[in-house]
Amino acid sequence: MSRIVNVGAAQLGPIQREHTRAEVVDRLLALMDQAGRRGCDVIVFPELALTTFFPRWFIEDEAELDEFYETEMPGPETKRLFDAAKRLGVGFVLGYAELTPDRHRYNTSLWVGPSGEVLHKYRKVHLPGHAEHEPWREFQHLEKRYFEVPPLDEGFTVSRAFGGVVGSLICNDRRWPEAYRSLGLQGVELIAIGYNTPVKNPPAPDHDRHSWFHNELVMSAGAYQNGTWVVGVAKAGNEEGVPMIGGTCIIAPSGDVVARAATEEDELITAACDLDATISYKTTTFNFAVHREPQHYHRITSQKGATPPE
Ligand code: CDT
Repeated sequence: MSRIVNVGAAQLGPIQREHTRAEVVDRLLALMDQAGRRGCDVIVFPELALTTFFPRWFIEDEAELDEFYETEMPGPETKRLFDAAKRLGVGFVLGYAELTPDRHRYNTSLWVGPSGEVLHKYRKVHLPGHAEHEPWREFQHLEKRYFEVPPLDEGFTVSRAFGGVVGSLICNDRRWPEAYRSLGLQGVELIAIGYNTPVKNPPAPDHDRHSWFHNELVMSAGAYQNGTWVVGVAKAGNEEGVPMIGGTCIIAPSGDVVARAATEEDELITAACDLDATISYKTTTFNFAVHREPQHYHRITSQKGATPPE
């Protein structure tokens, strides 16, 4: 048996602050056209794919900050992506900054089907970095200031789409096994993960040389331990003087990377993802119903920080 979903992972090179939404959407459309020519069913774009990664700046002027957010989806520029989905028969997963009518701010990922219909929406749970200006840093990482953790009734959800069970994680989420497992417990078969990861982590410079290794490590582990495909998509290259890792890749339920980007530019990689390749993992080693022991996992939800013994 096979259930093939042809997936495109559309890495983006840097987006500078001066680039307009229209220019960025043109780039996304060029990648969608390529995806159509290469027979993709769905194309995955990175986190915050419509703008530069603005949490690197401390922005005090609310009107200036609002410029980076979408107040409607589709909006005047992004409507072209929905139209392209219909024209090409290619769905897409888009990361963007969302500003709701009551002025809540989220880091959001949207799945859109080949008829231009919204299939699934996820708002980032694990917001990294800090909430206050930290001038000692070479660059800021103010996601805790510019985004909210979603309401409790949202969180990690999945939807039926493309003949399977799909879900999203966003960037820092990919470092947390609880995030994958929450989707795994809902039978997820394909997880889209967009990311913006600076090469340098100012609080821990000794981690910097591991940036690429850690990226693949966490996504391969998440794929294998939950018997799911994972599509990891970077915004890469030198954005406003801050180098960002690339490393866009498509990972099978075995944990093997089956396609990997070669550049730090706009680049489409593809793979025929057989959703039935998840079955042998979900029914043997990671047959949760048989092998999990949740009565021993209470600390996972009852406790936040580590408490070593005296
Ligand atoms: N965008 C995002 O979540 N980036 C983080 C940077 C971590 S350091 C604050 C990441 O986990 O890749």
